[in-house]
Amino acid sequence: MMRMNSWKKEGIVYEIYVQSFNDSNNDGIGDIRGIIQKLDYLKDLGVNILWLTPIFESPLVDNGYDIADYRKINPQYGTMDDVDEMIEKAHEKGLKIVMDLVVNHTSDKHEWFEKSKQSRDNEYSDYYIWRDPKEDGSAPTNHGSAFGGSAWEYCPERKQYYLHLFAKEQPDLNWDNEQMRKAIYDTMRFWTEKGIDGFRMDSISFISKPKEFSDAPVVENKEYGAYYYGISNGRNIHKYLHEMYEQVLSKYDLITIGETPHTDVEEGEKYVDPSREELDMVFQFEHMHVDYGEYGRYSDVSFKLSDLRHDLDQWQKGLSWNSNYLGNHDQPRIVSRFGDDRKYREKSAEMLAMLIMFQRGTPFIYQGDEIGMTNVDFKSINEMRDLEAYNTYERFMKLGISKERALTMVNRKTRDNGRTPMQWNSKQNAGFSNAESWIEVNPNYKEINVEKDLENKDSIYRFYQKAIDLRKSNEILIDGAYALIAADDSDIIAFVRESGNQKILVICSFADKKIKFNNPFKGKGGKLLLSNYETAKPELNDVIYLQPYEGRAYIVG
Ligand code: ISL
Ligand code: CA
Repeated sequence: MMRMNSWKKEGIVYEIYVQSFNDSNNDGIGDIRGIIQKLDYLKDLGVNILWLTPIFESPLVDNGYDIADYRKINPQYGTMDDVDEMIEKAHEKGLKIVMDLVVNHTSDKHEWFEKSKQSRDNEYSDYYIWRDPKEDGSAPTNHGSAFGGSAWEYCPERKQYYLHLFAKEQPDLNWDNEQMRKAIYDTMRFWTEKGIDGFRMDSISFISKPKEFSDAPVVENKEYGAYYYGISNGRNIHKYLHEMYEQVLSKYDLITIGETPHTDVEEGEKYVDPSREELDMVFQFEHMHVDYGEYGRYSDVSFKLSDLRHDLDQWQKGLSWNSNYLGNHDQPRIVSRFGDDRKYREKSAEMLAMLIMFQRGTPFIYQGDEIGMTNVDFKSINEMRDLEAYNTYERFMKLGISKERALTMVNRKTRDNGRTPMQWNSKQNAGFSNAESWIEVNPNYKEINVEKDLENKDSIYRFYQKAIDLRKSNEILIDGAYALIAADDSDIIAFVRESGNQKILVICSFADKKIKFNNPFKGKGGKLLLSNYETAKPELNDVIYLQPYEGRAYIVG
């Protein structure tokens, strides 16, 4: 039975989107030395685990999630020596390093694929998923890819189609091939031997495929050309992850986080149940779907608080251990999506910090959220960089949607919202780089930047520091049980953390006005632990009045 070490339970993860974090050599692209320069900044914030998005050799069709060589560093980010130095310096400061493991697919420029496509009978032929065309020459099934279009691409050399759940330049690996699996495990050992402390496993719920592919049911859904849902959590998923645990993970002291799209709570628990010896935690997606609509993700829809609360609660209750995140490099900015990025930007960003930090599980902070960075108002599709944005816009054009409306919808959800450069100061390019950055800096950088937040003791950054500090030092918050309260309230998410006979009450208001809340622990009294308003009284009364977007935590009794 695997046991979660205390460093994992006390871990606070900070996600670094490398190309947008800090540019040390002024070519407009963030890099490894840029991270080294900011290690003290991260340590001061209080986080203790850094997750880096992929920095490996890649043609960058999908910003590095298309890897051409797992053991080489893309020169635009630096060298292997830089990486070694980063690991060493991070460790000196007590910071752990987690790498992105992208093994559902490789780049089509990976040596394995280049060999695989040459013939049906070489050593690598079976490393990917190849199928014959239908009799009329068309694709084997109607499955669609996540970025649009068919999930099958024809390869003239083999006269066969290969499967790609993402872009056609990202062919899916065949996990049923034992030799391929061994090669992946070797790669993992290579990185753990270098001293990294864990893996964030990209799209891991997709690695095991059905034995026979058959057409997916055609459902009324404008999000995709057809369905690819059927392909998650295939028949051998848990077998392979347990094998990975036995062969690699169990031999080192690692933290593992699996990204699991299209996975429900019951299935999710299989990944993280310690007795099954698979992973430490997963990124679930249910709460990322609260504002999906007619056009799927890219719909002009706002979330309902009751949905968000319900989804979070299901996972809090259902999983042995959670990952608590509201945003990442694939999502819009959390303050724009779940808070109010205008009038109450600071207050709502702080309240969301409390929600992330005080639920049960490992908190994940996405770079820039600690200063309340916001979505971008892209003026045209050409200002965006993400292939998913382009493909979606194109699909909307085909559906006859007006340019204006299509832009509004893509704007609202594009992954580029979270990918603009980190705003360090009010100087040129927000202090990210002296050169023009690969994607434009959010024009609000003079208002929203790290330097400003560091100077102000009431800033979002300072609030994150306090919340992180509490989360790391308080046993109830680290390991206490969780229970939702006030499940029907129209404006708040509130819950209790409990350990022994000690309780912490957490209340997060999503209202843009003052509201009243009845303390469920009437008469018991209590003491304020944290609030994002100075007006919060130190004692716990029977009736609580919350300011707009106020977050509060009390020790009860
Ligand atoms: O389509 C989705 C669910 O509706 C997405 O959640 C998708 O499956 C998920 O975002 C996978 O993301 C990861 O793999 C992608 C990469 O582009 C993302 O950046 C990465 O986080 C392909 O490697
Ligand atoms: Ca650079």
